Amino acid sequence: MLERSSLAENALTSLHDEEYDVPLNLQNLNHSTMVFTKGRTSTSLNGHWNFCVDLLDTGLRQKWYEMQPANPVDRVEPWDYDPYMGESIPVPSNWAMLKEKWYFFEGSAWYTKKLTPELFKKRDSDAESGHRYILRIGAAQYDCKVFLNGKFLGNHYGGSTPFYVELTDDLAEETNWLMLCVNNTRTLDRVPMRNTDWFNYGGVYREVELFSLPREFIRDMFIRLSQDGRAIEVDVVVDRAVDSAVDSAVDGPSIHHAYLEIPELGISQKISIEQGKGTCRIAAEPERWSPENPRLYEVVLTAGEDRITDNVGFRSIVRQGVDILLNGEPIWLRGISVHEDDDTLGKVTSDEDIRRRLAHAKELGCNFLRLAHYPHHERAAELADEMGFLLWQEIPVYWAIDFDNHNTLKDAKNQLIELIKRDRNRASVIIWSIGNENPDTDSRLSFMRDLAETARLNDPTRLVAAACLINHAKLKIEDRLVDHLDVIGINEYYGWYDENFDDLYAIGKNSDPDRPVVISETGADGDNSSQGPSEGLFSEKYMADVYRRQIDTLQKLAYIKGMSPWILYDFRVERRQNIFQRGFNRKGLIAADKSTKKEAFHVLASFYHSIKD
Ligand code: GCB
Repeated sequence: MLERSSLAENALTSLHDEEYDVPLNLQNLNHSTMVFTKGRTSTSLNGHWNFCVDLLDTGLRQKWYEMQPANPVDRVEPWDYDPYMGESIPVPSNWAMLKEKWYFFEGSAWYTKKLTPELFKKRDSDAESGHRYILRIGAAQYDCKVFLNGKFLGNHYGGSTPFYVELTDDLAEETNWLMLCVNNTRTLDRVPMRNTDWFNYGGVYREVELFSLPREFIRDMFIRLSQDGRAIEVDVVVDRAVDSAVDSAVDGPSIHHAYLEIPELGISQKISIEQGKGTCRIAAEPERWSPENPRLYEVVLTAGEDRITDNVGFRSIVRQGVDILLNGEPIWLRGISVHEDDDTLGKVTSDEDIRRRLAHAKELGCNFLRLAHYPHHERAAELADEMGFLLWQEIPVYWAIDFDNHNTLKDAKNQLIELIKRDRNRASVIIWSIGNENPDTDSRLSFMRDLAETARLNDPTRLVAAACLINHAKLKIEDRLVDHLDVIGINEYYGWYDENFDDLYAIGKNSDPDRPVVISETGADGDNSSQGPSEGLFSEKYMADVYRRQIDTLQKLAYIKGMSPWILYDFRVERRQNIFQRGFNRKGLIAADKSTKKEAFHVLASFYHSIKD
C-alpha cells in the first residue's frame, strides 16, 4: 500500500512531469509475443468489468493499479477511484455505444476484472509438464496497458490487432486482479493519425480469453500451397521453455520434432525442430480452394504435449502482367468495400453480423471484399474461407501519417505483421494492403516501401497493394509507390467529389499501367430515409446514376481487374454532419440498419451478375 504522503507526492510530481506515460509505453506486446490460438480451447473473460473513464490520466499519474483491494471504510488514503467497485460495463463493447455522455469521449478508461482461482486450477486434460497462462485480447482501441496484481506487464499499440500477455510468473495463489488502461486519444504519431472518415470507437471491443498451455507450446504455424503448386509448405515455431530458476531457454526447447497431419490428403509428416524452428515441404495435390469451391482441409500439428488444429484451403494467387491469376486462371474481382461498424454496437461484431455481410455480398454477385481500413475481426477471414470470398485486408496507414517518424513506422510495421501472422493461413486473403490515399512524397515512398518489403518477408505468397490516388494534374494513374506493388488500388470519385466525369475517360486513355488496377473505391452518398432528397446530390437516384456511369466507363478498360465500390453499409462518422448525413457516411448500398437497400445496390448487382461466368 502506498504511504499517505506518496499519493499526494504523485499528484504533485505530475504537475511538473508530463512524462508519466513513458515507463508505461514499451509497446512490448507486439508481433513477437503472438501465440497461435486457433483450434485451442480457452476460458472467456468477456462479461462485466469494472469501468471508469479517466479524461486527465489521473489513474496513470496516481498509479491506481498499485492500489490494493479493501473495504471503502477501511481505506486510509483518499484515492480518486476504486478499481475494485463501482460501475461496470460489458466486454466486448465500445464505450461510445453504452452511454450518451461517453459518445464523444476520447482518452483513457480503466477496466478491472477479478480472476478467480478456479481459472488456474489444473484440469485433467492439462499438460503434465506445467502450465503457462496466456491472456489474449482480440482488439482494444488504441493503446492498451495491462497490469496484473498491480504490476505493469506491458502495453500494445494499434486498435485492431490481437495481443497476448503471459501471466504465468505473476499470478498470485488466490485471487488475481487484472487491470487494463485503454486509451483512444488521436495523436500525430499514431496509425491512423488524427483525421479519419470512420468513428473513433474506444474500448476493448473484441473478445478477451485466457489460454492454458503446456510449458513448451507451438507458438506459430504458417501453412500454404508452394509457389510451384506441387507441395504444401509449413513453418513451425515452438516456444522456448522459460524457467526462471535455471535458464534453460538459452539452449532452446527440448522439443525436437513436430508432427503434421492432414488426414484427408493422407499426410502424416515428421518435422525436425531446431532452436525452436522447423520448416518442411511435403509433395501433395490438394483440391484447389476457390470462391466456387471453398474446399478446406483439417490440419493438425502436434509438438510435445501441445496440439493445434486449423482448417486450411490451398490455392495460388499471382500477378502476371496486368492479370491476377487465381489457381492459374485470370480472375475479375467483383467486390465491395466494407467497414466494421454497427448502428447500435459500434465496432463489436459477431458471426451473425459477418454472415449477414457476406450474404449481402453474395446477393450482389461479389466474389471479393475489401475489408477497410484496418484489420477486421479474424472471423471475417475464417467465414470468407468457408463461404468462398476473396479478401483485401488492410492496415490503417490512412491519409496523413507522420511518414518521417521512426516510431510511427515501427507501429505501422507491427500492425502489418500482426495482421499477417493472424490471417496468413486463410485462403480467402489474397491481398495485403499497406495504405490508403497517401500523398506521393519522398518520406511516404520510403515508409511504404518498407511496409511492402515487410509484407513480402512475412508472407511471400500473397499480393501487395495500396489504395492510391489519381494524379489529378496529369489525369493519369501515376504514383511512385506503384513500382513496389503487385496490384494498384485506385480510389476515384468521378460523379461525386470530382464533378467532371469526362476526366475519367481521359484517365482511362492516358494511363498504361504495367500491372493490374483494382478500383478500390468509387461511389456517392444517398440518403434513402424520409429526410433524403428526391433528386440531386445525396438522393438515391443521383447515387444510382453515378454507379451506372462508373460501371459503363470502367468495364471498357482492360487493365482494370476488379472493383470494390464504397461501401456496403452506411457507417457512423463524426465529420459528416450535413442534414442528409446526420453523423453517418451515406455511401452505403444498404442503409445503416443493414437491411434497407438503395437503388444503387440493384445497379451494381445487375452488373456483377451479368459478368459472372
Ligand atoms: C475515401 C476514403 C474513405 C472515405 C471515402 C468517402 O476516399 O478512403 O475512407 O470514407 O473516401 O466517403 O469520402
